[in-house]
Amino acid sequence: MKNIDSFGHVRGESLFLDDIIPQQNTLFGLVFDSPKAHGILKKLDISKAEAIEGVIKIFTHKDIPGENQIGGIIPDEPLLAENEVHFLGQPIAFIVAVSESIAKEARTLIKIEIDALPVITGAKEAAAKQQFIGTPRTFNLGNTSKAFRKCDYVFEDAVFTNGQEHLYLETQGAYAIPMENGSIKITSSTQGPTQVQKGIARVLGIGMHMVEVDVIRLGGGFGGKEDQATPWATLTALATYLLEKPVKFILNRHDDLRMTGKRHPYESNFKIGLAKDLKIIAFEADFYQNAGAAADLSPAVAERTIFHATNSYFIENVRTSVYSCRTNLPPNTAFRGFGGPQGMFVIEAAIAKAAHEIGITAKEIQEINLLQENDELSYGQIMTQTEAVSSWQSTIEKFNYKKLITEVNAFNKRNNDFKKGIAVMPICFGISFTNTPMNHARALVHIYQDGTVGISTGAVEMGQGVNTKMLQVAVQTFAIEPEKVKLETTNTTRVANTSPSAASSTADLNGKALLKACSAILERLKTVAAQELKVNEEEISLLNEWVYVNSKKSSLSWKKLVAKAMLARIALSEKAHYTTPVIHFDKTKEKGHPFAYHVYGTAMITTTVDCTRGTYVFDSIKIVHDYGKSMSEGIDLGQVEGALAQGIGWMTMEEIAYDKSGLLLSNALSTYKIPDIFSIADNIEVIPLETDGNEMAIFKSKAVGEPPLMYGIGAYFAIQNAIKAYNPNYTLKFHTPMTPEKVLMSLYEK
Ligand code: LUZ
Ligand code: MOS
Repeated sequence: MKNIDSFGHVRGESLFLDDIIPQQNTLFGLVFDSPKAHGILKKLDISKAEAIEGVIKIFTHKDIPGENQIGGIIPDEPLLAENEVHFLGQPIAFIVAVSESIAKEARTLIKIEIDALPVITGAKEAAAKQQFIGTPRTFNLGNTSKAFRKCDYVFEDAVFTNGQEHLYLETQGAYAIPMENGSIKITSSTQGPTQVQKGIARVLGIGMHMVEVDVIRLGGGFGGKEDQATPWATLTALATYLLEKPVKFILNRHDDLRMTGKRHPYESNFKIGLAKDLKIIAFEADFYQNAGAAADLSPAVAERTIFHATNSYFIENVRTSVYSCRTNLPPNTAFRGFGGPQGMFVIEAAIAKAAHEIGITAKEIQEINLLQENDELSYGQIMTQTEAVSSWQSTIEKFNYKKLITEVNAFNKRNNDFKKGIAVMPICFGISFTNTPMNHARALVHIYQDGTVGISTGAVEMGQGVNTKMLQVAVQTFAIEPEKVKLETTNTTRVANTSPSAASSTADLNGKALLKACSAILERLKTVAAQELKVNEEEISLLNEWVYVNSKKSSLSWKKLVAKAMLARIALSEKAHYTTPVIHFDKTKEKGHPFAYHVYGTAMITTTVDCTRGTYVFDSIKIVHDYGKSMSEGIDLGQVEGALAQGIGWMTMEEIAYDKSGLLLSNALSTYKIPDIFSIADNIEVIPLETDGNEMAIFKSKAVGEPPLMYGIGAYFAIQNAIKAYNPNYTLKFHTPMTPEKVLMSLYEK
């Protein structure tokens, strides 16, 4: 079905945080942040700023009644800086005024003195100085050192993947209102309402029961609001709590870009060993993750990097290590793929390097190393319902790789001003939070006495269409019209202790909980119907808002049935809880079965490079994607296309740049280019892989949010292949993004 939000979105009627009409006397917040990336705070003078008319109060760490701490995994991040600053953009004070413009004026009047300390901006630079967050992690399978001795080919290289700005259309923000007895209600643009609730309780030194978090929907999250919505909501709540006034705080784009973390840049090294027959015998990689100035989610992101470091290939001997490195950048955070893309890029780089040195195409290596049924991954999970080979073969056959490569080669023979390149990119992405305890969800369902339905879950709608999928679960279970169902806001008083909407798992976890709740009510309704119609319960079924007995229409409509149940004093509400079965992981052994299932697919990307200008276009992008049995084809296709565009952006044009002092240079959309409608092929074609689906997915409809982002990795290698066709002296480089400037220099390097 159509996304239930599309009508409201197109007409501008959907409600976002900023659409909430502020109460009278609402105050406005603004952050004063560190102008230096590292140093000792010598002096902070807020007196002039606080003195101007309309400024109510400027909060510093001294005003915090509870803990000045927002670190989730590791408590290493103050909400407001105390004696030291660790990144440019770090919040130091929170200005609250009667208007945003007065707050802005006040910000210019704050005086600060910082004794500068050395600034680290690179991951390996941090590693050299032993600046690590947590302990390194290593996955081992087989014995790589032994295996390398048997290899006919061994290649090594270094890799850099740059960060990526989330660029959610809606910037970060929150709106807090004081309620009774010191409690507060806050609307937050967060993927993690419980994270926000917990963060506020901690900082204010009050119980979580005093904080109600409500989320209507987000204008995009992409991971940027999994953990990093919390500081802004907490500052807003702090002001509301202490001033007993409503406070609104929405970051402007510049502040958001400067103050928030991004996808982690990685510096990595690999070593790959192959036999004559092109079987990959051994693979080693060291990943240096640029975590920024605080842990945030970095250790979890790091973990996912090594979970995906062999992508969709089986390799007998693997050793991968990841180091989370502390630098003086804003703390980097979750971003669609969550470390997986950084891992997958490295194995694809290793294969590209091997292919180049051996003098063959990467495809020849890729296809004979694909995962097969019952293969073991480096972390111990045995692969079942493996679709690596099937999705690969479907792409190669259905989109006629043979014909395409022949055309590309013929074109390259005839032309020198333009060169074409082609790359095939398989993906294999694990579904579940890698942190097993996070894989649970709850749903609350009310059937109202007129037969309409209200649904609350822990799922946050952020454009991914999860509300539509939740609605479908209720509609299918009760056999009623979509118009009868309403998706309520995500609210911590209705559904508590939630995991964030993340890890591609939101529809699975919340959908399964919702299915349980709906099914429980359905059973009760069937009992009522059986009694009413004097038949056995097993004979009852529901169809098109009507009760059927042995497939024959009865006298009882859905509406009547609900009314009867109400009279019989049967509970028309239900709350259900779901935890993912089967999954487990032992960190002491680094082995287990962390993922409910994997999502597969294969993309084939063709590009044409303009060898005079270094620019490129994508002629065609052909994908066979493993949706399982898609419950919502339009939404899922939207996720594949959107993720693909975002992946291509990361690989080709989105260039985060900090200077050596830790200043963000790509601090606006004039200096940070993201894909637009012209950047991606008109010629995108996505077809579903024919499969049985997977029971662990809601209605066998597999998770779709993150996996397709990694198809974008193919864009890098397609362009590189075109460069190779033009310049025989080109040395392969693995340094993203592949901007036109880099292409041009590569085309003409000697
Ligand atoms: N968030 C998280 C995620 O906390 N754990 C994960 O494993 C994850 N994976 C993908 C995206 N967000
Ligand atoms: Mo995420 S990267 O918040 O699924």
